[in-house]
Parts: sequence; C-alpha cells; structure tokens
Amino acid sequence: MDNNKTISANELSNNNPSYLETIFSIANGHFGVRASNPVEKSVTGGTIVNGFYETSAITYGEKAYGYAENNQTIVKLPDFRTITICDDSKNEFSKSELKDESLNMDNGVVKSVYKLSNKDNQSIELTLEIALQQLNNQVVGLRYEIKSIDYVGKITVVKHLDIVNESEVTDDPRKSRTVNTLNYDKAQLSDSCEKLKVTTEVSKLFLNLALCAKGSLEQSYDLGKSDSITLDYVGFVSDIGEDLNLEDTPSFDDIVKESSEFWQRFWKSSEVKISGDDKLNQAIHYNLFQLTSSTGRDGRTNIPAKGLSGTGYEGHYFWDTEMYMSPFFAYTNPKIAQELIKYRHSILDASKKRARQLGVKEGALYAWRTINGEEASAYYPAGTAQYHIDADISYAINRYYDVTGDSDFIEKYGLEVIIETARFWKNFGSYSNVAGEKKFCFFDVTGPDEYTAIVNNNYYTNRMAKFNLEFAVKLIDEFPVKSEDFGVTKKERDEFAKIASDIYLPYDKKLGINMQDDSAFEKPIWPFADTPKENYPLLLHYHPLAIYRYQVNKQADTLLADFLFDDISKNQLTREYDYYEKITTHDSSLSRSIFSALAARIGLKKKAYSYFTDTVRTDLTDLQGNTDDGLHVANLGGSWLTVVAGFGGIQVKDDTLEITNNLPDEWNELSVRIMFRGRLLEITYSAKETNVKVIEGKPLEININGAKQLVK
Ligand code: IFM
Repeated sequence: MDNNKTISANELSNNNPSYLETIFSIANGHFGVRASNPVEKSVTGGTIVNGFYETSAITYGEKAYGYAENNQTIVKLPDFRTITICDDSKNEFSKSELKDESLNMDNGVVKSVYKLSNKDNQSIELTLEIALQQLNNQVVGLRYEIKSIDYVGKITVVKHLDIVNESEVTDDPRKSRTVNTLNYDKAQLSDSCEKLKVTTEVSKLFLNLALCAKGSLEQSYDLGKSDSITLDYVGFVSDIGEDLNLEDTPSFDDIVKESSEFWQRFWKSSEVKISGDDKLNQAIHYNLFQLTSSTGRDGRTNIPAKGLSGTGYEGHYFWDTEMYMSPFFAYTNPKIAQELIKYRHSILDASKKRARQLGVKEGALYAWRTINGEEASAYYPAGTAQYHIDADISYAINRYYDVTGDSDFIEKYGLEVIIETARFWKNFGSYSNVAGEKKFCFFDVTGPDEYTAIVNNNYYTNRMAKFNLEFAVKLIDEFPVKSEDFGVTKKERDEFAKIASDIYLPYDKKLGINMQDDSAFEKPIWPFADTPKENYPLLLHYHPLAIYRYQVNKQADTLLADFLFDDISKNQLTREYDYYEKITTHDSSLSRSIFSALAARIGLKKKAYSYFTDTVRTDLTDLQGNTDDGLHVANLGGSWLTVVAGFGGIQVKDDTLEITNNLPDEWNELSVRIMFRGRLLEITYSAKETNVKVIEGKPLEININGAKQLVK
C-alpha cells in the first residue's frame, strides 16, 4: 500500500493564495506560521501564537445583566516567511508565481517554489523550506535557495520582522475582528539578529520574537547563471510574558532533524492506514498531522477552533476540544490529553464566577468560547446557553480515565472539575411535572445544534448532565477523602445520584425516537425544497429567528448523544438517524463525522462511507468554503473518531476495550494504532478478520466482535 505522507498544491483544486496559506501552514502547539507568499506581504499571512490575544469591550446595542463583557481576539504577528530580494538596480523581484508547494508529514517540512520576476521581466527561482521545532517549541527554521532563471547579476536580500497589516473588516461571524492596539518595540541585537517585543495594549500581554540570519539580515550576492545561493534563518517566539534566550541558535538542519524525529515518534503511536484508497489515506494523515500541530501542550493553552492555521473564531477554545479533538489524544498521546484537562482545571475559578453571573448559586459554568476563561460569546442564544459544555468536559475527563486508568491524575485535576460541574447542574435545573411525574428539567438551554436555540429539555444536554452527575457520584465514592476537601457531604452525593436518575429525557412515543427538545416536533420543517443551494450555510442568509422557528439542524445533536452513549436499540437508532438526517444541513463542519460514525455502527455502509469521504477531506476540498480562515480542527479530530469509533468500532465499556469490525466494503484493510492502559496496540481489520497485536506492554483481555479474547 502507498503510505506516502506528502501532499502537494497541484493535487488540490483550489489555488487561492489564502486557502493555500492555511493548508500549508505549520504549527507546534505554541505557534503557527501560515504559508504566505514571501515576497507579497500577504495581509492574511503571519504568525499566530496560541493564547496570545487582545481584548476589547463588546459593544451591544442593548445590553443586559451578565452579558459577556470583552472580546478576546487572537492576534496576527509578523510573518517569518517574508523576504525582499532586489536586482542590481534596487528593484524588487516582486512579481511571483507559485510553481509548487508541498508538505512532508514525515519530517514536518513545507517547501514552496516560486518564480520571481523584476520589472524588466527577468526571473529567478526562489525555494523556501520551513520547519518548526516541536519539543523546544519556540523555534522556526527557514532556508531560502535562490537560482537564476534568466537574471544574472547582483542581488540584495533583506529580511526583517515586518509588521503585518490587518485584514479586512467583515460581517461573517466566523472570522476574526481586527486588532489595532499592538505595540512593537524592536531591538537590533547585531547585523545578524533582531528582536521584537510585542505588547497588547488592553489585555497587557507581551511576548518576544527574534530573527537571526546565518550571515547578515541584509546582504548582497552575485548571482551567476548556474549559481544557487542558500540562506538560512532561525526565528524565535517566546512564551507569553517571557523573554528569549538566544544563546543556542540551532542550525536549519538541526531544526529539521528535531522535527523529523518528533513526527516519526508521533506516527509510531498514532498511525492509521487505510488500504484501498490512497486519497483517503493521505487525508487522514493530513488531519492527524494538523490536529497535533494545532494543540497546546502546556496546560495553559488549548486547541483553537481553527488551530494555529488561521484567526477564524478569534483563536477561541470551544467544546470542540472535548468532544472532537481530545479523543484522539486520549487514545494516542495521553500526556497531551492531560494538558488539555489541566487547562480546564486552570480556568475553574473563572467558571465558578460565570455560574454566579448566571444566577446559579453553586458550581461552575465553563465559557462557551474563551481563551482566558471568561465568556467571550456576545451572542448568548448560541453561546452561553450551550450549557452542555460543562458535561462535555466531564465526558472527556471520563474518557481519559477509561482509556488510561490514571487515577492519580483524576484525583488531582479531574475530581474538582467533575464536582463543580455536577453542582452546576444540580443548582441550574429544577423539578417539574412531566405527564404526571416529577422530573428534573433544564429550561432555556441550547444544545449542540445552533439552529435551535433556547429550548426546554434539550435531549443532548439532559443526557449529558445525567452522565456528569453519575460520574460525580462514581468519583466521590472512589475518592471520598479528597471529595470531602472539596466540601462534598453524603447528602450532596445522594442528591447528585437522585437528580441523575430523575433527569427528564424527552421521547416521542408516536415516532419512537428521542426528541431533540420539548417543542422540537411541534415546529414546521424548514422549507428545504424552496431553499436555493447558494443560501447555505443558512446562518449567512437568514435571521436567526427565521431559522429557530423551524425544524432544521445545523449539526448532529440528539444523534451525537446516541453516538456517545450507545444506549438505545438498533431499531430506535435507525429511526432516529432517518428522522434527523432529513432535517440536517451539515452547515457545521462538526456534523458529518458523527453521521458517518453512527451509520457505520448501525450498518448503513454506503452512508457511512459517503459522509466519511466528505468529512475526511473537508479542508483539502474546501467543502465548507472557508478554509482560508483556518482549518476546521474539530473535523480533523472528528474524522479520526469516525475511523476509530465508527469503522473500527472501538469503545471502552465497563473497563473493557471493545472492538467491532465495521469496515467499509471499499477498503481492503484498515489498521490503527492506539494506546490503552499503558499498552500500544495495533488493530488490523479486513473483511474476514480483526487482528489485535500488543506492540508494547503486557497481554490484555479485550472484547473483539462480541467475544472475549486475550491479545498479546
Ligand atoms: O463549537 C462549534 C459549534 O458547534 C458550531 N459552530 C462552530 C463552533 C466552533 O467550531
């Protein structure tokens, strides 16, 4: 099988420069560099540092108590790729044509080849290779190679940390707002090195960037007909609030070596091979490469919705992390999954404060979108009202525990979050009479589907809250002493248990399916037949209220709960799938992966495959039409979830790893590597067989296609 891990621009149908900037961006969890054209001073190019944001007051026409106060906007910093090359008359080679661009996912190097011309139409070829250090993640290496095409003579090369102009103002809520409150302080350290301190005026953050050339930052050369001039530079990005130590400047080759070693190790524990379709195999590799690149690994940062590949959604962290991205890390790199949980633990105080602002007297409510822990959503119906984020975080903590069995970590970082989120549900909900029975209900909430807002008893929210409370009880019983430190009493533990069992789960008897919310099926169905193709995504063409009064889903909602809990009969699941599929637009990139995974589980093979081919190549085909703003990182993780939990049927039930072979007919073989309870496993599926090999660690009893088996 061809397991070639490269991708090149000539395989892509979109060659829009800002789209390619996203696709060929690289990152290391701390910062990312978009693949801008180095001589064109792109306004959409630049460096994006995880968690480095500016704040500005949110201006409301009509404000009410407790509305989010401040925007948090990730900022774009100078572009390390920019270079100026002039001819002997000091005219720039400013016209450029991209000849080729490629990403090598085995060593993390992006290579871009341009033909550059001056005003006399004389040309040179410029090749730029760029790589980031992954472990010491403050370093970027750049190598420029200049060759003559038909220009010979003197060339002058100047490279500095140039300030990026801000991009255009837009009405698209998915894009970032502009920031004009950055202060720059440049210091020339020597001919070959300069440093730039960047400070945000309002949020009062700072960091330092530096650029060092192997020779000098401004230099002239004689370019002969068959000459090739190679220039190496190293860039640095300090941690937020830190200075830089420039004593040890690695060479470009050292940087590539480190990056290459990192990615080799990465593939060893995370490899997924699809045999039978090279395009899908390439896409899943791309997704895992970019997902890992996007992910903060320091416990202080998280995964922005667009990773570090673009400023879309302002660099905010959402529930995307817990439900779509962190599963991959829990199963392949638990250390990173830990760091993501530590970040949530670190913003617990801000979340408690938020719960009080919402009038809930105990517990914590996590911000729907945030960097610093405070709510940054100015639109509460599809923001703060998505209370389910609390339970999503608890679900991710449970997943980490299930997969790793790491009780020390759970006691230290997980327990408090679980108790505080359970307390939130207890105080947020209330008992109400439902068809003559006293049930615990949640009123005026928004579920994952953002085309249905402020409803009573959203099934997903209620089911997840039930889980959150049950998990709290389980952990309190397991860690009684530590729970007491957090103020838990026997009475409170029993209340959690009682509420969990009393939570109302809306069900429609006539249709025999779980109901998205109390009023979901009373509404008319969206007039799909009268909606022209160009009016999708609906959010850009209809007032939210025009959408809310219909049955129309942006993304999987009730079906996501079905996928997570696997707790209803196959017949009911099939009925639900059929019902909700008809009213779902997939306007959110978080939708198709779940439809695919669930279809694989139900045995709707054609649907599973077709949704997967779309979802896994979402960015490579620009399916949503906005990849230029950044990658759809939740979907990168979602596509892995589809492969592993859908086609590969992997889940943990009652402390046991379960594997079910749901391989699509189109594939000859699928193999995935995962970690489970300290072991590295390789699972290979074919039409006839499911084989599990323990690559590292002790033998293990697991459940394969319904039968217990000891695997070695
Ligand atoms: O969190 C998602 C949400 O579910 C759909 N809109 C985009 C957000 C960020 O990806």
